[in-house]
Amino acid sequence: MTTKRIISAVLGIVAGLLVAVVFFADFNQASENASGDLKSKAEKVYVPYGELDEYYMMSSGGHSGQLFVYGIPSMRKIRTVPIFTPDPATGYGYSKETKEMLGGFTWGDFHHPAISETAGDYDGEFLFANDVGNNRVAAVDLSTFTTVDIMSLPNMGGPHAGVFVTENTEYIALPTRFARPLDNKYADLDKYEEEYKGVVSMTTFDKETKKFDLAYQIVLPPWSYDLSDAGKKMSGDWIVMTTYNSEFATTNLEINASQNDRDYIVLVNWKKLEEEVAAGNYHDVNGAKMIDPRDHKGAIYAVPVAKSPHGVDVTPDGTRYIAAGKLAPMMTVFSFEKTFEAIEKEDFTDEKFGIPVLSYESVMEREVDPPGALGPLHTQFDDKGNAYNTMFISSEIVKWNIETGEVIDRTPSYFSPGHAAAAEGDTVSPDGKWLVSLNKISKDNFLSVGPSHPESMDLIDISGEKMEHIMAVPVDPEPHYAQIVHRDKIKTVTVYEKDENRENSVWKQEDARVERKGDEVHVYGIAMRSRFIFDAQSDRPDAVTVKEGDRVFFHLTNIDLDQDITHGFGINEYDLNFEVQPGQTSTLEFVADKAGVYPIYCTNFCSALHQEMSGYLLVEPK
Ligand code: K7E
Ligand code: CUA
Repeated sequence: MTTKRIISAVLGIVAGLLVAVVFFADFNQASENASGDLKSKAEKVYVPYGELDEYYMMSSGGHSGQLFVYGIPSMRKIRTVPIFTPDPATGYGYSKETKEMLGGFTWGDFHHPAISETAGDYDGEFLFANDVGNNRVAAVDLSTFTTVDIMSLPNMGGPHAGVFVTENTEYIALPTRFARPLDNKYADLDKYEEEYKGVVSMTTFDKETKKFDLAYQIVLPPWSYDLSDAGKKMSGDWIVMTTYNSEFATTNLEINASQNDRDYIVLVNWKKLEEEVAAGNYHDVNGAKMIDPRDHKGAIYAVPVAKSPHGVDVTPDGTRYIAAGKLAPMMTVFSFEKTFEAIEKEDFTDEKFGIPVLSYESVMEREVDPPGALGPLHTQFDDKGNAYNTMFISSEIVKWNIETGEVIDRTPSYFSPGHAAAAEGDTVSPDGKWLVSLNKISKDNFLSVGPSHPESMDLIDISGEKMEHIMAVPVDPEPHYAQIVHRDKIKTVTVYEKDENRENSVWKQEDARVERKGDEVHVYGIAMRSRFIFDAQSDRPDAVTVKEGDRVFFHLTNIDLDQDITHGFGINEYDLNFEVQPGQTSTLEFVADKAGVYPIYCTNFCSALHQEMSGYLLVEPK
C-alpha cells in the first residue's frame, strides 16, 4: 500500500468515525427524548399490582358474537362474555337454559353495545347487544356479566343500526340494515320499491324479570338504516337514524347506492308513537304491532344529509345531532331547535312514503370539513364541548369544537378507525379522559400471524388540549362500537345467592339424588371442592347409570359459596361441557345415545384436588 493510500484510508476512517459520532450523538439525543416520552406514556397506563383500572370498556366482539371486557387505561382484556355464540370455556350454549336462549343459532354479529341508562347516564345495570347476523337482541346482566335474555325480532333484515337506548331505557331500539318484504313473504327484487321495507324495532326490557318484549315496530321505506342514536334532554322524546341507499339499488350497491348527493336522516318521536300504540292504532304484522308513517302524522320526519352517512350522534346536551358520511368528507351539525321550528312551521320540501322531508338549509347549523380528512364515520364527546370523529380513510381522529366548528387537533390512528369510544363519551356527562380508536386493520403493528392480521385498538389520552397517542393492542375479530363506563357504576355480585326454593337446586349433600320418570333420568347433583355428588344413597355417589336411549338431565348446583370457585362438568366423548358458578344451579340435557362408560370430570381448575373431581356416566346397552 502506498503512503498516499494509507493516508486516504486513515482519513476515510476518521471521517467515518466523525460521522458515526455525530450520528450517535443525534441518535442518543432522540432516544433520550423518546424514552422520556415513552416513560411518561407507560406510567399513564401502568396499573400496579393490587390496584385496579378506573374504567371498564365493553367492546362488541363483531362476528364472534361475544362481548369483550377491557380495563382502561391498562387495555388489559379481562373477560369474554358469550352472547350469541356457544362458548365451550363457560359451557354457554351447552347447558339447557343457555342452549334454549340461543335458539339453535351458532353465531351472531354483534356491533353496538348499549349500557342501560338513567337520566341519560349509564346506570351500569345491563348491557344490550344487537345481532346483525340473525336478527336478535340480547341483554347481559352486569352484576354477573352473563347473558340473561335473547329475543328474536320478526320482519327485520339485520338490525345493524342498534342498539341504542332512550334516556331512561324506556326503549332499546334496533333499526334494520337490509330491506326485506314484511312477514317473511317472497317478493321479487324487481318489486323492491313497493314490497321491501325498512323496519325499526322498539323493544322494552323488564329489569325484574330480565325479559325483553317487542313493544312496536315502525315500517319505513327500503332505505338502509345505519347507526342511530336517541335524543337527550330537550330531544329526549326522539330517535335519529341515518340512512343510505335512497337510490333503492338492489345490486352492486358500492356504485349504485352512491349516486344521490343526499340521503336522509329519519327522526322519530317515540313518545307520540307510544301513545298511538296504546290507542290501538297499529296493524299486526307477523306478531308485531306495526306503525306505518302514512297513517300517523306528526311523529316521523326526514332530513336530507350528505350522501351515504354511516352514523349520527346526539351531543351530550341534546341540542344537536351530528352526522358523518363515508363519501362526503365532512361532519354535518343539525340543530334540534331548528328542526322543531321547521316541523312547527311545516317547512317541508318533499314527502317520501308519507314522511315529510324538512329543508336542509333550515335545520343544518354547520358543515365541518377539515382539509384532507377523509371518511368520517362516528362521533364521540368530551366534557369541554368537543367532538371527536374517526376518519376511516385518512386514519386519524379529529377533535373539533361543537359550538364553533373549529378544528382543534388531529392525531393518527393505526389504522382505519371505525368507531371510537371515549370515557362515558356518549352520555349526558362525558368524562373527557380516554378515547379508544377501534381500528379495522393493524397491518404491521404486531408480530405477524400470516396473511390475516388481528384488528387493533389505539388508546389516546384526551385529557389535554392536544390528544396523545399512548399505545395499540390487538383484538380479534373486528371491534365495532364500545362503551367505556366508570368502575363505580358496575356492581358485581361475588356469588349467586343461595336460594333453597330455586327449581332443581340441591344444597345438602344428603339430598343429592337420581329420579327416573319413564325414559327420563333426572340427576339432582352437587358440585363442591373437590367432588361431585349425584346420588347420596349410592355407595358410589359420583357415578350415574342410565340406559341407552334415556334422556338425561344433570341438574347441578355449585354449593361452594366462595368467590371465584367455579366448577366445570365435562363428559368424555359426549361433546358436552358446562359450568356452574358459585351458588349457581344449571342443567345439562342430552340423550344417552352411545352405550359404554364415559368419564365425567370438572373442567375448571378449582382446588388442589381438582384433578380428583371426577365420576362416571355408565350407559347400559339396550
Ligand atoms: Cu362497524 Cu357501527 Cu356496525 Cu361503523 S359499524 S365502523
Ligand atoms: Cu371443580 Cu375443578
